[in-house]
Amino acid sequence: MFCYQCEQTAHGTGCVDRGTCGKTAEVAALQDVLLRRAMGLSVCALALARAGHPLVALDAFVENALFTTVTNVNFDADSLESLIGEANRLLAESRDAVGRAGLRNALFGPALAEGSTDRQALLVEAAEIGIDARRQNAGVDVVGLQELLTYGIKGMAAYAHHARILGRHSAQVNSFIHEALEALAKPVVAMDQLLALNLRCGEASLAVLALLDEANTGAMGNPEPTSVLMGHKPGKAILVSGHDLRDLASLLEQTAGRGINVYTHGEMLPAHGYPELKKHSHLVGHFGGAWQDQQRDFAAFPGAILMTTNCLMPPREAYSGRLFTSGVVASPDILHAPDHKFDAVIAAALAAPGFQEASPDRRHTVGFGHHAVTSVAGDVVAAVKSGALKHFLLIGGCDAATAGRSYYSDLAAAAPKDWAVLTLGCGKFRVIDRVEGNIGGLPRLLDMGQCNDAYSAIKVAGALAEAFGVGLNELPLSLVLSWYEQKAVTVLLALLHLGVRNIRIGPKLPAFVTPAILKVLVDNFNVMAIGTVEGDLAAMGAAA
Ligand code: SF4
Ligand code: SF3
Repeated sequence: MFCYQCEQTAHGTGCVDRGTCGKTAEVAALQDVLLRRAMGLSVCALALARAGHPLVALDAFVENALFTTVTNVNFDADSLESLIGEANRLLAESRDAVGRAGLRNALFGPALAEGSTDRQALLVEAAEIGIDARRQNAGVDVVGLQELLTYGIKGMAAYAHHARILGRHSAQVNSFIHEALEALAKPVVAMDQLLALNLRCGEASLAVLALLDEANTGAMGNPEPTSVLMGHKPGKAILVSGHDLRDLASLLEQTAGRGINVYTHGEMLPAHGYPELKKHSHLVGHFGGAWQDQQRDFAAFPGAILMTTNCLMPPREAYSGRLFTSGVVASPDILHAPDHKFDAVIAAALAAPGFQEASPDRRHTVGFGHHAVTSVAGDVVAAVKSGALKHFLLIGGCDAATAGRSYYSDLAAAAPKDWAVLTLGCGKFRVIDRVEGNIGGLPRLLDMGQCNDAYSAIKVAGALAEAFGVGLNELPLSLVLSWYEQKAVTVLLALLHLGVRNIRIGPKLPAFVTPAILKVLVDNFNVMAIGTVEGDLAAMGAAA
């Protein structure tokens, strides 16, 4: 195996025997084959679409296949093998449809794969198409750009999946995913073409973020500032982690009146701000920290646990019998709750002891999405004009256990008192409790939501730029991103598409960004690695 798609890749270069995430070489290989099948499906879908016969039935499958290969989503070789079997079936059907349309000549590479499901044959195929083999043929820079695009569309697919289960999809988004996969199916594509595709991926990423924002707010209402209990109450309990608001909504409906309190974990914290979720009085609080704390948090939680999306870690025995997955998440020996039906989760919660006592009443306020912030835009603009609010500092993205992430906590704590700190993603757990006080009637710390809500930050920045009559890069705004998995790549590409410059990224730069790719990012966008807290704050303040 060779995988360098996330920040905790081994030695900062690539996981080769087993993933730092716990992914086995076999699972990594099956994920590579599944991605390859998705490329084949996209080649077929585009051949038909270009001839005026769109095959939209493939869109949802391709989204799910890509989402399945995102870091910390699926560790289960059997479920991957059955997805490959389904892909083989769809590919055969699609090839037939292409043949019937007289377009067989448009097919190439993975679209022509016969598609075995024999495990050994799949492992051999994986070695032939993996990053190692491709780097020998095409070189590290081409493969680096191919992987940048791959991770961009993996994140897009995750966002598109979330929107789709809430009833929204976009032809623009799906057609770009197919186009990118078609380009990735070619053995070598020129560097400049790949660069252009990555920038177009930013445009499509912005579209999918907007789509998901519409889907979330359409189904759940606009988030409202809401004080959340960061602890627990006595009683039976279910903990819900991941990003899937639809699963949480279904679980809340199915647990109504059952004497079970529901808690959020990790990226589910912002759920408390949505009117359609907070209306359930048994959604009582948030338990634990970011995803990398789950082995400690889940072991300490005296109830059932539902993991709706990434980031899943290989489970510990202490809680493996109480842990359930849903959606595209899977791990061997963990029960899966299918089709938003949570009877088994509820039964496990009722069988567990639950909390005996109440925790101290620690609080955190969520719900500062674009609707809440832009509705007080007049106050914000007045605070800036009066000099009470000097700078906006966005500290957001993914958290993880890797070294160097205390930078984000220290940066938040050291930010001047006349700076507002915006945060989103599970990176927020590094800044919660580090930023105190109010400016102009608003808290200095504005929690804008999940990584899935990056569109809120983009909308707020756009509204401020309009109010001040300046471009995004002229705003007193600094972006300091923490990255871990592929959705962060998607958000970065969306920001670059908007022409945002001077973004700081840490705790270290991605392994797939070669010196040649970095030079392009620096020359065009002045993307930079995080430095020291003092140095970065001084530079950001001076640039304001
Ligand atoms: Fe390694 Fe990350 Fe790939 Fe897991 S997802 S195998 S940790 S690079
Ligand atoms: Fe976190 Fe996985 Fe990315 Fe949603 S839960 S931000 S890492």
